[in-house]
Amino acid sequence: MSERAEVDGPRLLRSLAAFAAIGATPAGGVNRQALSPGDRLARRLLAERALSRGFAVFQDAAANLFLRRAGADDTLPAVLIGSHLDSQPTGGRFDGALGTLSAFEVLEALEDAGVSTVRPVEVVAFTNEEGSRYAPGCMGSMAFAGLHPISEWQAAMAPDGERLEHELAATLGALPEATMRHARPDIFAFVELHIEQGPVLERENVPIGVVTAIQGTKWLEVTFTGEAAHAGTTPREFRKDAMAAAAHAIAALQATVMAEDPQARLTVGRLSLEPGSVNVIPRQVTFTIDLRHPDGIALADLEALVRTTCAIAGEQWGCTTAIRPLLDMAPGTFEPALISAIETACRSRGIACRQMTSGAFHDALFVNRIAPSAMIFIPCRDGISHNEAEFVEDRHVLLGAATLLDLTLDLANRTDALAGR
Ligand code: HGY
Ligand code: MN
Ligand code: MN
Repeated sequence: MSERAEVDGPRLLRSLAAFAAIGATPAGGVNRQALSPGDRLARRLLAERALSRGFAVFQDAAANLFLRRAGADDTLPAVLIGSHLDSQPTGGRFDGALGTLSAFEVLEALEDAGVSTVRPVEVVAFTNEEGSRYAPGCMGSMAFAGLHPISEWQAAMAPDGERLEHELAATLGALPEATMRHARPDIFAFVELHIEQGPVLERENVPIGVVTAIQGTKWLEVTFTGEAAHAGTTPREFRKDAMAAAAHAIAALQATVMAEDPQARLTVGRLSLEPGSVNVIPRQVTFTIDLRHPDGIALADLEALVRTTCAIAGEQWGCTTAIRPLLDMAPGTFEPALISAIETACRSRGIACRQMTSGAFHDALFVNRIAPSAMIFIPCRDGISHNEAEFVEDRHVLLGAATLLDLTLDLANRTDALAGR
């Protein structure tokens, strides 16, 4: 006779600590970048735990990792829960890991309680959500959604010189116990638990965020090419100074974009120049621009502004300007039926929640293209993320996981289609 399934809090917290040790940085964060040895170690640990509980383990051509607990009617489309295990180079211990490990805890709680669900339930760890080592982000979930074959990015080179094709093969090969999946399984619904990565929930003292939409994102790589010349002998009118062009463009954009539109986000996160000698005028500068906006048209206008501003700066400093798109994510809205199901799950436990949009992109944005999807947020301290100081309170972890468990049980026992689909 099955009993009521409940999250084993201490076990989940131990799990988070165990995974935080993989790629742990001295400052208390993690460096477990996509398709790196650390990423492979984390996948192995998760797969071994799944196998020891009798769950089936699969991976697909993009190395997305799936852990499956069969349903009473195993032919039905599965409920998919999870997130990602890869991190930023100086990432936090909870970005991605919280959702993936809480999803695994849901499977374990169901197993411990001997609860049978009508539908199968699968946990997923999507490949390369962050996009820091290999752009774009959400590579695994975009491939899963059939938007881009993973082979499209095989020639991508990491800053450490590793080609994606080789790191992907190494990652797939590192988990021979996983059954290769050549076709996407039917998905009934996808739910991702994640830290908010912003200040709203903490500021309002609300433990659960019900995510209704995700804003759009564009990444651009800008390269100014001028001419190396002597720093001491070259007057202004003879300079083709790539760094001066970059400084001019970045200063102009930083002075206007967010000041004129508080919803806009512009970040220059990476910059490199050559030759990089103190007394040589830089020949070439390459930098990235991360643009975000909740409105797709406004986001396109921002891109046009970036292109115009860079062209003017290049012209003014005698440089050529090249702009390469690295990522283009349209804004997305989540499934209303799932949003209300999350709110019902919170109400049934008396957990306060509030609807909100996400400033960060997530794998759910792409799974949402092929199956009803939604997200659950928990607060993070000072809204800090993509920073080794990222921190969440245990009580919020447990409330998030309990909400995910209840929602998974609700969805996995539904035989009717989700309204609106
Ligand atoms: O950049 C993002 O929005 C995500 O956190 N990787
Ligand atoms: Mn994330
Ligand atoms: Mn992230």
